[in-house]
Amino acid sequence: MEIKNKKEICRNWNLYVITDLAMAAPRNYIQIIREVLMGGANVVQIRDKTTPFEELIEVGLKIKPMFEEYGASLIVNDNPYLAKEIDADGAHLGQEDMPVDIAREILGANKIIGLSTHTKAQAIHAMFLDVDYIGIGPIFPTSTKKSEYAPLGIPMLQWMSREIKLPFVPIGGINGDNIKEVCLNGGTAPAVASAIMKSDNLTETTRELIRTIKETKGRNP
Ligand code: TZP
Ligand code: MG
Repeated sequence: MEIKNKKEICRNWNLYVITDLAMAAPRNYIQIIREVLMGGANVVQIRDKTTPFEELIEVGLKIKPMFEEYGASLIVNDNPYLAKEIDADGAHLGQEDMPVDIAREILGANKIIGLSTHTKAQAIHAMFLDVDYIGIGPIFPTSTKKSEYAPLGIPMLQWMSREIKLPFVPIGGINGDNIKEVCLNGGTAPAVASAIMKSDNLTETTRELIRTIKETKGRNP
């Protein structure tokens, strides 16, 4: 199906859930995805740096129908070839991954491409690339991903809101204690890995975070 307005889809995201199989153990992908979609998340990124490609294709083909059922976006981290193979909605690239233009050639014009950014210069540069949204982080300290960048803090979100004309996803150390502050200061949809993946009840934690996001955004001017 052709995606008509990709940036509109990105702007409609509520909570950007990032998977981590180890944190969510013993749950498997089917269980993780079902639980967060039931909690109301409308975008999930499969982030998996250890499972072999062929196995990830099998996983992807199994979970794809759930995304269709819930009308949610499926984004694949790092690997546009995998995204293409499973007909995901898009791929997410880091600064060290393949160039955006190559990913665009692999995926075609109708798929979503996201790019991680960590500095003001990278975020500005992204506006000149063929990307549909960007990640910005780490906003807070996180142990999910080692980063050479110090936490950017809330002021970066305020700056992004003023200067960056792309949908953006704040990431890094976001949890139930700080998600309200994040939403009040900018971003399309906060991205969360550990706060959900380490929860005993993925559905309920997802639901609670989305409730806070909606309440907070509802109060924005
Ligand atoms: N990049 C910076 S932090 C992060 C990525 C992919 C993961 C976010 O994880 P958490 O557990 O929500 O801090
Ligand atoms: Mg990457």
